[in-house]
Amino acid sequence: MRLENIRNFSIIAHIDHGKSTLADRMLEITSTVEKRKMREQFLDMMELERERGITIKMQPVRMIYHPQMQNVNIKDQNDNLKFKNNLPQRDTEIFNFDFYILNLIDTPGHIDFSYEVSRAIKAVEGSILLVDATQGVQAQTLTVLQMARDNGLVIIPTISKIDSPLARIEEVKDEIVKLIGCRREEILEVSGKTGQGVENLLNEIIKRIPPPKIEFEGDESLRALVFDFKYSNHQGIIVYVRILDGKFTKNLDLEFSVSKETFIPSEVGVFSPEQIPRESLESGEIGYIVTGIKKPGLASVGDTITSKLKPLPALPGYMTPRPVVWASLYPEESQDDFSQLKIALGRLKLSDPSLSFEEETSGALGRGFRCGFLGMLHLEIIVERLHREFNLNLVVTTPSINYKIVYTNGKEDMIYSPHTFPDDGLIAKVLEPWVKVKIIIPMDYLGLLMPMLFLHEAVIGETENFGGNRSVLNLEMPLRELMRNFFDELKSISSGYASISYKMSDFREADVVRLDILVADEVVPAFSRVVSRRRVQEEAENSVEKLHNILPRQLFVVKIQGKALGRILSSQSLSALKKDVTGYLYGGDRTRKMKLWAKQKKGKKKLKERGKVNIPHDVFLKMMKSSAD
Ligand SMILES: Nc1nc2c(ncn2[C@@H]2O[C@H](COP(=O)(O)OP(=O)(O)OP(=O)(O)O)[C@@H](O)[C@H]2O)c(=O)[nH]1
Ligand SMILES: [Mg+2]
Repeated sequence: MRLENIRNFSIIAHIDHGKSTLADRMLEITSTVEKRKMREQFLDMMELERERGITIKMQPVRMIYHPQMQNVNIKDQNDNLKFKNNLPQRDTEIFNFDFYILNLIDTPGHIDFSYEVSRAIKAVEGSILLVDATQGVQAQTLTVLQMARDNGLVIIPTISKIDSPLARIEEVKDEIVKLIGCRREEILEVSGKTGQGVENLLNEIIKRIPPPKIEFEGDESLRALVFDFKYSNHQGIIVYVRILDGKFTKNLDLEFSVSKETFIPSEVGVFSPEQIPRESLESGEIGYIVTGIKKPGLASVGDTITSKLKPLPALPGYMTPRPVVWASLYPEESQDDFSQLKIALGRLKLSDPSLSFEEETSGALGRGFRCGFLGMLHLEIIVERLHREFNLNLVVTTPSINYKIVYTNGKEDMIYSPHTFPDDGLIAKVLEPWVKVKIIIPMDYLGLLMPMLFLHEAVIGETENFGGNRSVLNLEMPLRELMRNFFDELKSISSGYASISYKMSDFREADVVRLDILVADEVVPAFSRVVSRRRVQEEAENSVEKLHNILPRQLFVVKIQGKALGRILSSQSLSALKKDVTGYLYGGDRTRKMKLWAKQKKGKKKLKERGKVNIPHDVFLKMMKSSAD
C-alpha cells in the first residue's frame, strides 16, 4: 500500500454552512455513489437527521479519486464504478494509475454534537474549514477551528455557497484572513449546490494535506485508534478505526489496549459509505472492524486496538466531555421496561459516547436513569431515538444542571436531579457551573443584546470588532441562565444574525431554590426544578399555567400548585371532564340514568381518594420543552 496515495480529512464548520452538501458533490465526482441512488445530504443516514435537516453523527466515507476523472467520459466513469466495487482484490492495481484514496469524515455543526467533531479530527491529517459565503464566520467556526489547530491539522479555508445571490465572497475572505492569518489566495471557493470549485478542492486536498505517517514498521506492528462504534444485532459491536500501523485482517488475535478486552475480528472493511468488506485494512486507512463482541460497555472510544501477543503502546485517547444538562428517564408504564431501557441506553452510548447515565430510584417514579447530555437538542434527540428505535415511552424529568451543595453540617454533595435538591434550611451554600460564551453579532443589534445579557446575569469581558460591522463578545454567565431560553431570545433579538458557542467553566456561588409542582396535592418529582430565588414567584406561576394548559382533564377537579420554601406560590384548578355515562341509554326511564350518575359520582370520589391523576407521557415531554424554552 502506498501511503502517498492516501489523504484523510474532515469537513468542519458552523451549523448549516453546507458540509453535507459539499460531501454530496465529492461522492458524485468520485462516483462513490451511483447517480440514481444519490439524494441530498447523502451522508445524513439517520431518519432523524433527514427529518430535521441536520447532521447528528459523524460519517466516514472512502472515495477513490483520479485527478483527471472529470475529463473521462461517462462510459469510463461507469467503468470506474465497477472498478471501485471490485476493489477488495485489486488494491495494488489502483496505484499503478494516478488514483488517490480520500477518506472523508463529515461532521455535525451543532454545538451539542461537537464531541463527534473532536473524535473525527483525531482520525485525520487535515480539515476543510467551511465558511458560508452568505453568513460569514460564525461562533462555532471559531470553536471547530480551535479544535483542528489543537490537533495540528492542516486547515484548508474554503468558502461555501458561492452560487447564492446573497454571497459576500470578498467580505468573508477578509474575515477568514483575519481569523486564520492565511493568505487570501489560499482560500478556496465552492458551491455544494452547483458543484463549482469542488474538483479543484479535491486537487488542493491532495496537494496540501500530507499523506498519513507510520510510526512502527511491519505488518505485525498493529495499532488502530477507535473513534466510533456501532451496534448491529447481527454482527455485534463494530468499531470505526483509523489504522496507524500494521495490517489488520480477520482472524487476528487483537485486544483493546485500555480495557484489555480481547477478540478475533470476523470481518474488516471500508465505508463506501455502506460497509464493504475487504481482505485487509492497512496503515493510514480508515475503516471498520467487526469484533463479534455483543456486550456494550467493555471498550470505549479513544481506546487503541493492538495485537494481543505483541501489543504496542496505547494512543492518547479522548477526553470525556462534561455533560451540560441532566434529566432522569423513567419507563412510563411497567418496570419491565426498565431492563429494556438499560439495554437501549447501553446501545445508544456505543454510537454516542457523550451520553452518560447512572441508575436512580425515585419513590414515585420507580427505577430509572439519571442521564447527562451535551445540551437540550442532544437530550431531545436521545429521547426521540429511545422512542423510535427501542419503542420506549418515557417519563422525562425537567432538565436541570448540576449543583454543588454545602450543607449546614459541613457535608458536600453534587445534585443532578432537582427533586433531590435539599430544602433551604439545610443548605449553607450552593455552587453552580458557569460557562464561557462567545457571541458573534452585527453591531446594529448590540443595543438589544445588552439588556438581555443583563437579565441573564452575564458578565461581559472583551469585545472585538470582527469583519465589516460585526462584534465578537466574550462573556461569562451561569449555565442555568444559558439554559433559560437564551438561545431563542438571542435568535429573536438579532433576527437570526447572531451565533453563539460556549464551553463549561468553573463553579460559583448561586442563590437558587427548589420549586415543586403539585398535582392533586401530590408532588410530581418529574416537574421539580431549581430556579433563581428572585424569580421563583414568576416561575411558579408560569409552570402552573403551562401545566394547566397541557394536562388533560380528569373525571374530577384537579388542583395544580407551585410550591417553594414551604409555601404555595401559585394555584389553579383544572375543571373535571364531564363524561357522558348515559349516552347509550335511549329515552326510557329516568331512574336508570340517575342510577348511572350516582355510580359515576361514586367512581369519581374513589378516584379522587386515590388522588391518582393520569399524566400521559407527552405531558412530561411538553413540560420539558416548555420549561427549557
Ligand atoms: N445556495 C446554496 N445552498 C446550499 C449550498 N450548500 C448547502 N446549501 C443549503 O444549506 C443548507 C444546509 O446544508 P447542509 O449541507 O445540510 O449543511 P451542514 O453544514 O451539513 O449542516 P449541519 O450538518 O447540520 O451542521 C441546506 O438547505 C442546503 O440546501 C450551496 O452551495 N449553495
Ligand atoms: Mg451536515
